[in-house]
Amino acid sequence: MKKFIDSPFVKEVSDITLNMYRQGWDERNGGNISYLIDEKYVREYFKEDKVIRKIPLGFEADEIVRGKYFLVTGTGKYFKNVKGDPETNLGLVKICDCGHDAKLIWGFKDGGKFTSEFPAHLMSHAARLKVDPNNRIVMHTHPTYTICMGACLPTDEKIFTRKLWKSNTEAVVVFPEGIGVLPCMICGTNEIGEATANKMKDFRLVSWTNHGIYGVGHTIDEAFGLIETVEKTAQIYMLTLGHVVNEIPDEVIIGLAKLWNLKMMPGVIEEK
Ligand code: 2HA
Ligand code: ZN
Repeated sequence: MKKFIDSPFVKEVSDITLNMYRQGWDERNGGNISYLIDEKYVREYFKEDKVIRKIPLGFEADEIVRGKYFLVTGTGKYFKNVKGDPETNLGLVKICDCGHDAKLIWGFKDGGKFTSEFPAHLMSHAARLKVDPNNRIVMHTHPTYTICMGACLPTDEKIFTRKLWKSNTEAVVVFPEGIGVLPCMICGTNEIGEATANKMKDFRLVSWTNHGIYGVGHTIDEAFGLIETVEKTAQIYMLTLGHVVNEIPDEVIIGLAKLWNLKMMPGVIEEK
């Protein structure tokens, strides 16, 4: 039997967490990732589920994620340390059929457990799976310029989206549906999880004002690509704030959407 620690799933999460740390986004224990792994892949490493221990979820998981496997970063763990010791910093859990517990199958070797943001992750997975059955990744991180930008704008997703689209021609192409925005809330709670998942019905990106961002995707590349495009754009926005001479004209944004056949978030750019 192949060893899970040698799997492409562990390698991908180890590589991306180190990459994100080096972007300066994941100070200390900042950030968390969860990766839905289909059972057929899990079976390549575990003939059957051998449960190491049960961990209560603290909320009732949606039916759509029950019985599913997630590779997830640990609470209090540092992104920079995952690659050196994945078996301590990551865990593979299976959500119980009852929806109240997670069964630990692999990892969290020091007795640890999943991220404090697991409610937001599982609720976001459930929301995305309902609109996109191929979604596999939920990624949360603290990108500096995105947080700056959120602090400088009203908590309004149309305004946030417009400022991003007007600053970088890539922005409308990469996230034509816009970005969801939550006000500053207490993180680590079921409430912020529910609010995030509610936004995930319409968006693949959700900004947590004064905290960070959530991105989702079919792959790590897709979720990361969404977040890095927002962050790059937010950097452009913040570095040019108060000095802008050439803002992207509305016609160019509309032209890009037409060129790429994209459905833009309504109410952001006025179609003439
Ligand atoms: O896991 O990022 O939101 C640490 C955090 C909390
Ligand atoms: Zn965070």
